[in-house]
Amino acid sequence: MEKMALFSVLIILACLHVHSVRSAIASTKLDCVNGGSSTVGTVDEDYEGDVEIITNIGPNDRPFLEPHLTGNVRSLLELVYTEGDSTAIVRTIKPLDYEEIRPYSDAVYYFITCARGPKNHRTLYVRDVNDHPPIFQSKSYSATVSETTAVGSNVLTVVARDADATMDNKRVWYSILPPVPDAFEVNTIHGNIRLTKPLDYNSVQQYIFTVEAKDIGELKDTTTVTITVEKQKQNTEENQEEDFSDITPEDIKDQDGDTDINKPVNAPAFI
Ligand SMILES: [Ca+2]
Ligand SMILES: [Ca+2]
Repeated sequence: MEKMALFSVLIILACLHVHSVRSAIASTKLDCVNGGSSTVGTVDEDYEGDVEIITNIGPNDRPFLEPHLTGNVRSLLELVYTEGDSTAIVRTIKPLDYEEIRPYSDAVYYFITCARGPKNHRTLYVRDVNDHPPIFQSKSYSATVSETTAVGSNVLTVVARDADATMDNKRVWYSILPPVPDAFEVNTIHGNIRLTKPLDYNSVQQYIFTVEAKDIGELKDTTTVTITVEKQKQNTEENQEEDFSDITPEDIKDQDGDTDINKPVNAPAFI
């Protein structure tokens, strides 16, 4: 008895499945007297299978498929028809790619044309699916910045492109993955890397961190950012030689902890 119940459930599920598949297929009538126009329906990108079943085909109608607006329709759809049959099927040649269709429209337009002339116009709408991740234009970015760079400055910009056609699916958000550096932040929308606190060459000479680009569907990519801190440059020694002529070496000793011989010198000693 239990086996019978299970069998019944399977039959019902199979029927529901057939129904759901067939619900995506339109049934249309061919009019080889007046032509006509109809909307087949809407399918998600990547749809693959039958698009419409055409009935009412007369023995001399001999319909064929023609493009209209969607120039590449013959690479997307095909008409399956045997001469003498009263029905035909339009089906996909490959999964429908919204990004391939979008340069023309958000729909596939075509004609089922009768041998004696009248055209039957069809419109098949396709919805964009988020099937492309953001991709950084470079797997790594680098910049060298002076330790005197003003807080708030943009030091570089990372860019990730998302090949989806609609704004919802192509919009990208940027973030810095942990461990997040204490001196930089990324603009969520534009990808600008901005300095958030003064740099100090003596403390950190290089920052390396990872920036992630993510779309609405959590598809993502990462890139490595390297920012090298450049020591502040001193004025030319020639200019200082004359100014410092009457100052003993002890007077120009290091005042700020810099370790390099070219470290900046506090001016008040010779003014
Ligand atoms: Ca996307
Ligand atoms: Ca897409």
